[in-house]
Amino acid sequence: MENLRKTDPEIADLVDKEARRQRDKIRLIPSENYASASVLEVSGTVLTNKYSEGYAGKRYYEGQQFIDGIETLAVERAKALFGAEAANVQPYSGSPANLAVYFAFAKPGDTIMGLALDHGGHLTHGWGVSITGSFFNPVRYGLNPETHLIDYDMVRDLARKNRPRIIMAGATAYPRIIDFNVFAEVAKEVGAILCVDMAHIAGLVAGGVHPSPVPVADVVTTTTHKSLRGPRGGMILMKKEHRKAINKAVFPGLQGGPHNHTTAAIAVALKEAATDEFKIYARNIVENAKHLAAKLNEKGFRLVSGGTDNHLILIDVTPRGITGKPFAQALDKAGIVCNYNTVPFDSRPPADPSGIRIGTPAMTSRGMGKPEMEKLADWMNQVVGCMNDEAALARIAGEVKELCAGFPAPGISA
Ligand code: DSN
Repeated sequence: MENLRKTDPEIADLVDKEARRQRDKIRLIPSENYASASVLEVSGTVLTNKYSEGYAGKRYYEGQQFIDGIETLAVERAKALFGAEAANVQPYSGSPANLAVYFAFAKPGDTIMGLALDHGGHLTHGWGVSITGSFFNPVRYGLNPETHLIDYDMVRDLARKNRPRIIMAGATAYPRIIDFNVFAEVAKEVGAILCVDMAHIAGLVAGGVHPSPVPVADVVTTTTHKSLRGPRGGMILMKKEHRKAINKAVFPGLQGGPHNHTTAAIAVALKEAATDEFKIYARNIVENAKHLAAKLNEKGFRLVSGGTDNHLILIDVTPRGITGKPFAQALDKAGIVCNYNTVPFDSRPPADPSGIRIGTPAMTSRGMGKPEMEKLADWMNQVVGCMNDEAALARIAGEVKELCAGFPAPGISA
């Protein structure tokens, strides 16, 4: 950043500080990761200077000699990696990708169905404060109160009763494997489009450690920056029959020019995700999460659904006599970054809920494994006992930093 340091030292300084923060802390937010140096490099290239509304071979601006090649590579790599019939790599992120699906298949007022936000869904799956909950008629399914697993009977019953135009499957705070086959059967029975939002688990699907929704869903949306470890962006995979409708919904329906620097970075990330090394990373994410869950269980933390099958763990911390927000804040002071989160059937408000949400993608990207998960569980347990003791939290932060120093963060020079 030698130029930036001269022209805008204030911003350069904040970027440097953020890099150090990412380097020195254990990052547990399950939707975050470390993009590789190559992904970061291409994100900062002259591709940001170019407009290219339209699709490869059919643009509304001249000068696409190289942009077309980049977007075509990204599309072909997405199709090959996930076994998809067609792909659109232009959505700016996951929310616009989901909006494009609604725009392609539904009219305002139509019924859509999705997992309730407070049971682990996403805002754009029909939650009230989202445009998707106000322009459409949202029907929400939820979890079984005993098992905290998706209530597939409820999904079927609600679909039969409400005949949704679109069924959304996928989650942002669900620690278990999702049975996409059940969703596909239900969608077929009621004549709905099945859209799976696999943003959180895209890297696990690519690495073969979570069943893929691609063979059974009409469309699959994803972000590209979570477990998939690419740049901040979005993508839609689909059956060929939906390509025209989805492409039209993305552009000109919803967006203008694609972000070509991001498209190129998505292509780079997809190439990385097709390697054996990535498969090992995906496997390790799940192994780390399971090991961490077991250790947290041993320490007396109450895990939603009792554990995890994927990258994510949701913890109800109230049995420890604390609540989610102050615990997340204390953890941050101790160098451990997570987010506070509601737990299913939470009696507390989202701004100060009962739980925290953690995940292992970022730690795994640094090469951390079982011994580090054990240390982490121990530190988290210690923080419960010293939430208001600044000195104790600072001591733990120092130990965390020391551990992190042994595991270089991808994309961040020492
Ligand atoms: N904000 C993302 C997450 O943290 O899960 C979902 O889009």
